Amino acid sequence: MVERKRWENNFSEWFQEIIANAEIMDYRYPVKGCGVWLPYGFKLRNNVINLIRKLLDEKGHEEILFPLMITSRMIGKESEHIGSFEEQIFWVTHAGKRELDEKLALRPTSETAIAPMLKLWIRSHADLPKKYYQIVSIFRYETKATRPLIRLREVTTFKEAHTSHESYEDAERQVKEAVEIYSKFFDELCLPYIISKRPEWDKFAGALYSIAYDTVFPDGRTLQIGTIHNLGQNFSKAFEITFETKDGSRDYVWQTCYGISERVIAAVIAVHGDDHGLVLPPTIAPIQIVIIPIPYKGYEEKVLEKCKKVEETLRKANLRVKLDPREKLTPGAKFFEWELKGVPLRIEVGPKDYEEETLTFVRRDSLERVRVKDVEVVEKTLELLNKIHESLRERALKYLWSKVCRAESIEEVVKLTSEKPLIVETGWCGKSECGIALEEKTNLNVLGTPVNNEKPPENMKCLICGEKARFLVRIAKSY
Ligand code: 5CA
Ligand code: ZN
Repeated sequence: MVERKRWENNFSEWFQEIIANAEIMDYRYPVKGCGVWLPYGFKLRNNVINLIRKLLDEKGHEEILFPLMITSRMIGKESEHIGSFEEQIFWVTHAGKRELDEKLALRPTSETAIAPMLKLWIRSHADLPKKYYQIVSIFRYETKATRPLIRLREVTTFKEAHTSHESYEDAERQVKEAVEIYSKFFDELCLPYIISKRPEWDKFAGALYSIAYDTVFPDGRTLQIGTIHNLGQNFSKAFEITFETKDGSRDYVWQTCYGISERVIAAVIAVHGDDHGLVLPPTIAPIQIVIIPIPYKGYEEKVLEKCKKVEETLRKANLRVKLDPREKLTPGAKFFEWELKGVPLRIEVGPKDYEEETLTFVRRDSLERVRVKDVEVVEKTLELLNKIHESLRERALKYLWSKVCRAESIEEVVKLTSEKPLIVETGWCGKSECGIALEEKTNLNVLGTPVNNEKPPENMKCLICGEKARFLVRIAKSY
């Protein structure tokens, strides 16, 4: 196994360094909270986008593209929503020297951009459900510390889905479908998660309730990597999005929305990495296999020819393969570079491999070496990529659950989280005032209650008021 000392003990530094050195994002761009996707990062981003796109398309979502700007009238219509975003909106106020008659907002998200168009598009129950999504940049003037991929002011990879339905029940069904889609998506990325219903004071502005996916980072802090909101009829009432029901009357549509961002990529990097750098799941790795010739006097050409053949065979099997023939670099320097970039599998071809009709495989996750017969190359590659996928998932799941514990008093919570934060499950009566007091006394954040409604043990009490706990509540230090 590869060491994870720096990864675990100096995570913040490790993260900044890895995304720069592995050429994911250059965060030195002179506008705060904005970073540049580098070619390798861009390919990784494309693979992640293609994965979520496929999952949404399979379930009947349609991709659309809305303009970036929203009029101030539109964005102000739902008062709870605008209230919460007010301090975060970037405004366009001028065109050259002229002041605009109506200032324009750069979207912080798109409910209020989409709503007036839905009003035009939706006529009757026959038009429902409508399931749209777009993948765009959004802008939020974040005041908490900005971080590459994690907390940006321009979020360039915002996938937002917006759905409309004829009943509360159908919107609820959609929430369940969204949970299914996101769970599958995170499983494909080998990302472990816990799903919580956010408390009232932390739900999305304008929603009936919000469900969130959180994962845990090596520093013990949690990151929200996706959210699903049931919007009820709040936006449809504010924007008068109505439809003719089956019995000929009119009603407001019921809506949901759900979103993810490049935080997902931050999580892939953070969760799977080690002291050598990135470890990418084969599902999204820009390069799944790198082939490196090991030069030896008299064998240079034979070895290179063989490498080319292996490359061709794997490419024909639809694998993302790259041959690295650079003569100016030693094999060692190449190993270092491709390990840093997280390529799941390396194939080395040396003189012995040439003579014995074999290949030497090295797994990125464990650095284990396996010798494989030439004729079995495709079969073994697929088998090893699968094994890497499975062990990444398993290791990450174990890690997450090693960070979850239970406590029955404030002192116990404080003690458990004094060195490094953990996700603590404890008892809660359900009152917001107790939840907020819990956050203050523990210096942690309430993630919410388990979405499967798991109940606290019979004798558990609310840590603040001492009443019988009606809910199990999760608290953690979140980003
Ligand atoms: N309209 C809804 C659903 S699309 C919405 O905006 N929800 S959200 O505010 O919760 O954002 C969706 C997801 O985007 C969050 O769960 C989080 O993972 C990600 N996200 C939010 N703000 C940022 C940010 N500043 N930088 C990176 N990712 C972010
Ligand atoms: Zn209480």
